[in-house]
Amino acid sequence: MIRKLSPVTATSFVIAVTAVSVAATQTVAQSAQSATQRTALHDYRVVTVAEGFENPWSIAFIPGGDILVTERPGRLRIVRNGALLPTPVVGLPPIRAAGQGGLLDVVPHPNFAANRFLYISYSKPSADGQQGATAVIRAKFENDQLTEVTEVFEAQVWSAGRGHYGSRLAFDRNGFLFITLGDRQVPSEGDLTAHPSQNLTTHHGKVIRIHDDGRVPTDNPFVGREGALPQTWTWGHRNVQGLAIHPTTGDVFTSEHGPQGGDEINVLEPGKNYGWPVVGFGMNYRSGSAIHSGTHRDGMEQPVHV
Ligand SMILES: [Ca+2]
Repeated sequence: MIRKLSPVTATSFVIAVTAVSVAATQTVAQSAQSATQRTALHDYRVVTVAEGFENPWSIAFIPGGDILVTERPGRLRIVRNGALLPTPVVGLPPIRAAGQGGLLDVVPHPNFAANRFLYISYSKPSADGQQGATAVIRAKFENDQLTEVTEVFEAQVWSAGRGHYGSRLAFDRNGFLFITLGDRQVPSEGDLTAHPSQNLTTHHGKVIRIHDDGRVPTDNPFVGREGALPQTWTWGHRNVQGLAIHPTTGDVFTSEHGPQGGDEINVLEPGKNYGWPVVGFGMNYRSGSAIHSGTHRDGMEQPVHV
């Protein structure tokens, strides 16, 4: 099952770990632990590592042992030596924290130990505060502060809506930064193929690939195509909020929040169209009414798992 994002308040986060890694992590030895849980594939225990959070959204483990946690209302927190520091990190830009939006993902640069760069995604407010868009900054994290804040990406998806920001970040093995985006809940009007997720001139429902400084890689699939935004790697997504690079193969795995019954796992290939909202397996919440024209169409990819 893919967990839905919802604006629930959580006061702690827990990390499911195997019995082996619990034994190797001395700082949690004194923490509350559940009994070992047994599943078909793995045994695990649930260990409370730190508590006192509001809407914890993302975790980054950085060299030196600190754990960074974003809180969606707009704070970046530090867990050090097993305790949540009381003071949030200073230096974040203004954040549009409403609905599903706010401070979202945080990942360290692959060479963080040398350059101290963090990459942070968030809901950026428009100048008048009436709209928001997903944006990504790079900032130096030193002395528990952010400095040298530089925007490396701003999605061309400005909307007053408060949902479907995407925002997951990951670096691949070649140092490219992937950014997931959502469709901002823009409805389909008329022909499903006219939906913005099916339109290469916007960033609605796209997965992005850029250099670590925001430049567009020359081998991105839509570089040079008339009207297409060149940061786009894949298109036809609804709200991609899970992202992982396979450590051995380099494959780009995503999880995508579908409508009711339509959550997907995809393995992305450059330039491909993943179908939203033209094809899929979900239906409208509550009413159960149809969304898609069907489940398959030539030129659109099937998920590897629904
Ligand atoms: Ca799909």
